[in-house]
Amino acid sequence: MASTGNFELICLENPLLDIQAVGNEALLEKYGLKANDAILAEDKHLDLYEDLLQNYDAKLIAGGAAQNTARGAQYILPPNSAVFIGSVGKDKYSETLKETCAKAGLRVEYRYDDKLPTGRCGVVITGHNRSMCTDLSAANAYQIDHLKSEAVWSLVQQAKVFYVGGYHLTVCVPAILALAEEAAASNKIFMLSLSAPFICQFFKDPLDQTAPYWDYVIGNETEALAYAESHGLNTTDIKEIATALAKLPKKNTARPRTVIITQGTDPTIVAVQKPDGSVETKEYPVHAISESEINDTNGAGDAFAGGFVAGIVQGKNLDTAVDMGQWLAKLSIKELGPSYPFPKQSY
Ligand code: 26A
Repeated sequence: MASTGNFELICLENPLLDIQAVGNEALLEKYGLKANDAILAEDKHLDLYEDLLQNYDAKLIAGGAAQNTARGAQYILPPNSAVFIGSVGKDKYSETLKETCAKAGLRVEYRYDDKLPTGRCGVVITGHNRSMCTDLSAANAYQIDHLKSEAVWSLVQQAKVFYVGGYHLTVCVPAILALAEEAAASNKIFMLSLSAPFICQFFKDPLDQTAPYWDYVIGNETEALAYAESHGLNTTDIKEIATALAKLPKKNTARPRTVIITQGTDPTIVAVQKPDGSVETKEYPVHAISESEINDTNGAGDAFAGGFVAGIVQGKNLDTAVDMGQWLAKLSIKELGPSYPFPKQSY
């Protein structure tokens, strides 16, 4: 029998159902959306979801960035390796999410909200761009009491790696800090994704509160640039930004910090803190993919993080973990939305 995991990996963020369709300029304009963006829905966006379903042949796909990452990591890891935590409603959407995760072998520990519906993310695809507009609903009601409940906290204590989606900084900072503190106190690994430019711009203070705990921080080039701007770094050079992030003060000095910045089809930049305080940067080319193989790039970053974190859970070296991220991102780009191919491929 194949060996099984021991739920080494805990991921925390917003479980969402993606309502994804190919759209057009007129649709983006109607709701005031940018072609490539991720935002929180305001009142003016709330008709988008029905519009996508009624008029654009939208598909319902399991989403939520860190939930995609958790499914991706579990895709690679032995059974029973990953747990995903977040808040949903008591409705058919959360049933769908649960089923999709179960099929992927991902254990979920959802908090069920009595009143609010499961969160939705409208995804409008135009060419290789995707505009995401999220109505968090129940996902926004996550509470630290759930994390600290005996059943969930015992999983936290047993785990070795924590991966928190930065989008959760809009939801429950105390829960993020509880995982961060647990990691620092027990020399476990704490990873955070920057998630979206708006997190770096408008959630700067909570983001900065988590910074001392980052053993790994993952983002893309637009998030790195937003970080640099909101933190007055006075540079648009990705290596310089990654270096600055690597040098930020760190709580657990037993682990060096590693910063990973993906750049679409351009090489991934990695910056690693050295014991003498200097920072080494490296570049890793992505796995080539032909135009005809691209289905859509929604979720590619989540898939990269899933492959990478699987490598870290398995104790692989940095070069291999980055390569595992590039590999899983390529597989996901060939699928519709943030999904992974079945039958399973192995790295
Ligand atoms: C708080 N926000 C805005 C969000 C998200 C989000 N996941 C969590 N919180 N906005 C978009 N997503 C997810 O990003 C994935 C693609 O990277 C979408 O659900 C989509 O699956």
